[in-house]
Amino acid sequence: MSDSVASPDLDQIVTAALSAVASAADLAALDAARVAALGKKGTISEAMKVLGTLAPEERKAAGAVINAARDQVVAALDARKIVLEGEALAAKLSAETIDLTLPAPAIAVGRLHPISQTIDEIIEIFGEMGFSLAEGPDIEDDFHNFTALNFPPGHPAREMHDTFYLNPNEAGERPVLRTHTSPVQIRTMMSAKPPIRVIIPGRTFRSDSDQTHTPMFHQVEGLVIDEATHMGHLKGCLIEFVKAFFELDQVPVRFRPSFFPFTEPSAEVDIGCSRKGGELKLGEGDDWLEILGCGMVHPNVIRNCGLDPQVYQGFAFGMGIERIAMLKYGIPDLRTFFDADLRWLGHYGFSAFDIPSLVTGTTGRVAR
Ligand code: 2U9
Repeated sequence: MSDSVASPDLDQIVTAALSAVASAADLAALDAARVAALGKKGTISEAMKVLGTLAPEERKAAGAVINAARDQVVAALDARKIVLEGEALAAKLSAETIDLTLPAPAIAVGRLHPISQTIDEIIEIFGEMGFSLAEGPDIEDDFHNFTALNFPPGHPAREMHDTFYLNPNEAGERPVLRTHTSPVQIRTMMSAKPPIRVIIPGRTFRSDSDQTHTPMFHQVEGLVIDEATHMGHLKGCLIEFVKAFFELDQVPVRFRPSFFPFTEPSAEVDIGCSRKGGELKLGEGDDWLEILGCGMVHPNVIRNCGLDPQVYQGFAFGMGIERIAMLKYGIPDLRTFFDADLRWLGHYGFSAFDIPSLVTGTTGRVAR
């Protein structure tokens, strides 16, 4: 081997390079050590250049020695890089740490609107009975909102003064702000095969505004369709709902004959109450209070959805959410629901921890 790449020299070069690598405190220092050893003018690269000056018979052995030295430095650089990258990542992560154990503010300022809470309670009760949740668009067409539901062409509900219509589309049809959540049941029946068990809470719109009506209000409707469901199932289901919702062990319930285009027979449901001394008490007394409507789905509606009414039947019901929330929570004025008054919400609103449960009570109110 030639003196110009003699081992002592190379040993020194390698030792110096390894020491620079070992003492590099960060990735920038490590890169500087790499350039000093392996860069164009680095100590190892300069040693390699000597190979060109050697006689061919010496070149092979000297080349092997220098390559081994180079490999040693490269391996040290790679190993140190992994360590420094790990340290850099750990430092970054610890700088970004969020202390999730910080206490929540002593006063929970946010409140759930009573409508949201009431919807959650209804979903909890019917969910336990095996109903699933369905949703649909606020803007509907005439077919889903009226025609499929067996509303005849001249029905008063179709009038401009009862219903909000939008400007006609390219086809000349006027979209409508849905006047009930029933179009969602139509969509469900047209897309899913029975058995069907759904509840649909949502916004509805009617051109009506006075002390007991607002142009937008909320409804929840339910639908059961299969081959064997009858009026007895409807009664049992709704009586159980009323008991769970109003948290009453016993409650007098009355099914009063009524009429809707989409159900036959139809009924309105009243619960027993007392109004003695001007105070409304639910579940006892000799007075009645209407809370919802229901009926067996009209065969025409089943047929309009592409199902055979000789095979399929079932029941449906509907109720106004504001109305039952007012009764349950003693809220006296409908219009306050939509005032966005934070003092009202502070009083009638719910904590996010008031999670409705059939075990702990549908109200879900916890100690505050
Ligand atoms: C389909 C078939 C039948 C839904 C029903 C009622 C009775 C009802 C009112 C209560 C107060 C609306 O909010 S309110 O003004 N609703 O009395 N709703 S049966 O019947 C349906 C729905 C969809 C396909």
